Amino acid sequence: MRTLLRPTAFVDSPFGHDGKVARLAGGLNWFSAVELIRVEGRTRTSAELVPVEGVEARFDEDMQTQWDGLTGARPAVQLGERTIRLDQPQVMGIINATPDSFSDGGQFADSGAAAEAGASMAADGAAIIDVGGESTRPGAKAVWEGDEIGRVAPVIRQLAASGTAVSVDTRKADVMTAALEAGARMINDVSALTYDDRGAGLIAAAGVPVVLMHHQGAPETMQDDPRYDDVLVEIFLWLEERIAAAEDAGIKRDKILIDPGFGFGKNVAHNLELMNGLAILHGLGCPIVLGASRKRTIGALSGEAPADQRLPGSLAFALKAVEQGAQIIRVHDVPETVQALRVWRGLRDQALTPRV
Ligand code: 7PJ
Repeated sequence: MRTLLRPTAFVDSPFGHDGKVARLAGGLNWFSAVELIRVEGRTRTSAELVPVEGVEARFDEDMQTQWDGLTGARPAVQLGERTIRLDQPQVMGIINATPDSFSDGGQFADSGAAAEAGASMAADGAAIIDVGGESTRPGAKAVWEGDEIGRVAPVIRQLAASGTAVSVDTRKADVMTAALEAGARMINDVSALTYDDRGAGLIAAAGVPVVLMHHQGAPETMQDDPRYDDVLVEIFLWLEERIAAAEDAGIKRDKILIDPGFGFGKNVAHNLELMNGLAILHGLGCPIVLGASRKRTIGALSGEAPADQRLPGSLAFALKAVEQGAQIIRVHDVPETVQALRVWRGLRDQALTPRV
């Protein structure tokens, strides 16, 4: 039996509260209550909502570790020369160098056009450009390494040469190696290093940050009938295991970012529960990356809007994610998301400025 801590009852500011409030992961959000979720194995047995005030008296060592993760500041992450601060939300722009990506498939004529699009995302305020060459959309087939390298390496080389911080979205060790050689400085692995067992060692040796993303099942079949006893609990425990495995392979904990994998083996109800409870994952002590941009749940909630008409829903999910303290938001529509987050940031700064 153990107890997981989910921060909730977010408040505008720490000022003027009777009871104690706590700052979420050194960011812009403050919370006043914690849901104590008791877990046997992978199942929730009970839950209790308690105020932050006095909660520490109930901690065992495991809960104290989670609390330190929930309330501790996240150090900046380093992508080569670039320092990316995590005390405020950041945007990761998506460049799909794939012929079949569902939302912007085949939009680039060549690697030069893809690199140019990435450079303009960076100019528009994206801190990181995530370049992928294998579609992992539901039902997609795996791509041969050589083809994937041929798609991503030229784009990464051009972007990195212009000084942009680049991550590569891949599950394959050979693609990771080629991407790092081309100038990528972060690995984004939707399999969380479960697909190719050579990935962890090379990431450890390269000393670059890695995003470990939760998923259930393989892309070919993951949306057939995803099932969870408890979405939040299962994702928390799964990511905890993947962090431990990455550390065992020599990856430093401060190089690990986590992502709950919105839409990866999750139905609409799962995705909504995940977004509402996302802040539980801060207890793992790693920065959170979240990607809901143009995903199918938005269509499901909006009369089946097609992928190119899901910007408003994507912004709604981006704002929900930053309210829950997610540090990096992975999106297709960079200028629009940057504007929404700047307005959100202005509101937070105003609320956090003490009145004299
Ligand atoms: C994600 C991703 C995500 C991370 C894709 C798509 C499907 N990497 N790669 N998180 N999704 N870290 O962009 O719609 O959610 S591919």
